[in-house]
Amino acid sequence: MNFDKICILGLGYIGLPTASTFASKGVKVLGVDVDAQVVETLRSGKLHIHEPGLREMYKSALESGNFSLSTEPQAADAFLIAVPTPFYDDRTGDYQGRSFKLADMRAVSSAAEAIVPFLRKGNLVVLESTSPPRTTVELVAPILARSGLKPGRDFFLAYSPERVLPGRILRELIENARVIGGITPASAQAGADLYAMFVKGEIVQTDATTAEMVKLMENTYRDINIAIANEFSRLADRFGVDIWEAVSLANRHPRVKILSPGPGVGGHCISVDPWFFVESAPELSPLISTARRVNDAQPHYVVELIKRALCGSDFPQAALKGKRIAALGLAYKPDVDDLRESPAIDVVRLLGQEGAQVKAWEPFKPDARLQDIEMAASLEDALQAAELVVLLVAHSEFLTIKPIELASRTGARVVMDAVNGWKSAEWQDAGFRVVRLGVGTKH
Ligand code: SAJ
Repeated sequence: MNFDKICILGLGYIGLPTASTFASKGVKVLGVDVDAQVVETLRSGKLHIHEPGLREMYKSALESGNFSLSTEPQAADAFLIAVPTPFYDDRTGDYQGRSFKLADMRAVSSAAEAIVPFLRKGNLVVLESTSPPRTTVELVAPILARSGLKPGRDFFLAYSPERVLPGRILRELIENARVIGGITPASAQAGADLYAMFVKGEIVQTDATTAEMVKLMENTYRDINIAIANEFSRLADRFGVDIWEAVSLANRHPRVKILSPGPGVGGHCISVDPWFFVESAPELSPLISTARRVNDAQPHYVVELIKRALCGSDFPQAALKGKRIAALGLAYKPDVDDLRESPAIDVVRLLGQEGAQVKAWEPFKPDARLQDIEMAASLEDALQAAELVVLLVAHSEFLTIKPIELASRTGARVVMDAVNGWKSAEWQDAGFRVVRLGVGTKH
């Protein structure tokens, strides 16, 4: 199948790199976003997101004349839906007294509805957004059928999960293996033809529901493995063991690969996707929901450690009241500007709720406006009056901070390292007391 024009709905972390990549291959691309501000920003040649290499790639796509922008779709050979599928903030499900989060699929429904007037015989529609199992057949296909065309007979319909790692999106988009699940084999083939335009990794065809489940399994697998690492960190703390040393020793076993503990699991993928299984079949997913709860509880554990760092093991009820804390990093993981579902933000908010005066410094988003969070104007500003410095994200620029230099810029003499980013000995030599996540007090 040939594709001269592609319409991509959703110009976020996945849609924009994908659209730019197609345009760079000489295809006419119409990028669509419902947010007029995003379209305006992009039209002026600027980006609303940060991803290494994207600025240059987007600029050349725009200059080539292949990339145009709109808030509404137009007729095309293929339509690609890459809109967010977050969960509801204000609605939850319940199974045997335990609540679980519910996927908000409104953006997918609206995108499919927006395509209906432009859908023609022989078109291909691909859903990329991470979705609960059976979304393609049970939500998207019926909406598209309102066009009068029959999915799978008159047009092709497929689900293809994106699997790229934020921070390495442009490379992984091309190099990773791609799963394409069609509602019919011919739909899978049409999807494979589309992605073959730039994907160098293997392209594997399957059915739509399998492809949806594969995506959720990948991220759930990772979430559960991080949950056990986080639980190990608490056990290590109890038993006076250094978790980082213990993990590296356990990982010398040829069939063991324990991930890293940290302040919790964030981002719009791993902390969200496992709930899609729980929502779809809570009675079949007790392990998955427990792992989610373990990871969601990790910011509370970090706060406990901060109290201990400031006041010792028998900390009083109001241990944090009036304490001045510098929080380094708010992003959900190192070297990205993405703050979605970030556990670092949870830690800062929890500290604030307990009366601490926290100043947060996020070098990738210094002007972020977040409810109940005071942003520092610079690292200097965050440190100035602090009593304790907490490292919440292992951004490269934080890891190269020299303790001896920092000592002269802050009155703080206690540091709490939640990500194993700093070498304790160097900090101790510079006069700091160091508390690390997962390192027992007996150690
Ligand atoms: N994290 C840990 N310990 C670890 C690894 C990660 O605490 O050992 C934390 C991170 O700090 C972060 C969260 O987990 O808060 C998730 O980060 P990540 O780097 O594991 O993954 P994401 O969310 O950036 O991207 C994931 C990837 N999925 C897998 O690796 C299975 C990516 O390939 C997917 O495309 C992406 O989700 C997605 O969009 O679904």
